[in-house]
Amino acid sequence: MNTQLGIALVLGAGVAAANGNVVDFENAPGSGNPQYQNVSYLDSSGFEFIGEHFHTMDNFAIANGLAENGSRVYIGHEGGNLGRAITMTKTGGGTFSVYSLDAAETWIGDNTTYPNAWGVSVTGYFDGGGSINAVLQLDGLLDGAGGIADFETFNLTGFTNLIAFEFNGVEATGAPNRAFGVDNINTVPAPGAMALLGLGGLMMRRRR
Ligand SMILES: [Ca+2]
Ligand SMILES: [Ca+2]
Ligand SMILES: [Ca+2]
Repeated sequence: MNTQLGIALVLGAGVAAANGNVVDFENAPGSGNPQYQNVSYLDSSGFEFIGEHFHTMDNFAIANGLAENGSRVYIGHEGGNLGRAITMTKTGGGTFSVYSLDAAETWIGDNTTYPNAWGVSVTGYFDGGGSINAVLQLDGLLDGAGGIADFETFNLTGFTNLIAFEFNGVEATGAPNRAFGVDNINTVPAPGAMALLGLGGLMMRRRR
């Protein structure tokens, strides 16, 4: 193992431990952007991902380069006639919530065959039936490693008690299967929200 990779792995493990159950894909098997076609990708965090065509992306030196966020791996697809929606479920079943995620376009520069997403459409399917949808508009900015932040963090509200969470790159018109990447899917409330909940509990106790 080279030193750089060793440091990256240690850093990755530290981030995962600090953030609780954040799906960061850092332990994704394989390399060279392995693709999954109707085959589940099982994440070590206890979630699995399935779709007709997507990748865990870890080689960003393709075409003019791909979006990067300083981590080793994220999930997404190249869009065009290949990319399809990705569905996340809890391995072995069960409910979960999604509080935030990071999302980006894929390609640096124009790619007419596989156009970048205008946004990322996310849909949560509730345990009791029904669903919730949001379209996260991307900033259209990316320059690869360093420089500007290619990925943006989007907070989600109401994506709780889900049995499935689906996401896909879209055009402004809503047309699906545009190139995008997603990382750091946060399935636990942010520390701020937890602190507020804790404070609420403390105040309720004091009132009694
Ligand atoms: Ca990652
Ligand atoms: Ca950048
Ligand atoms: Ca961006």
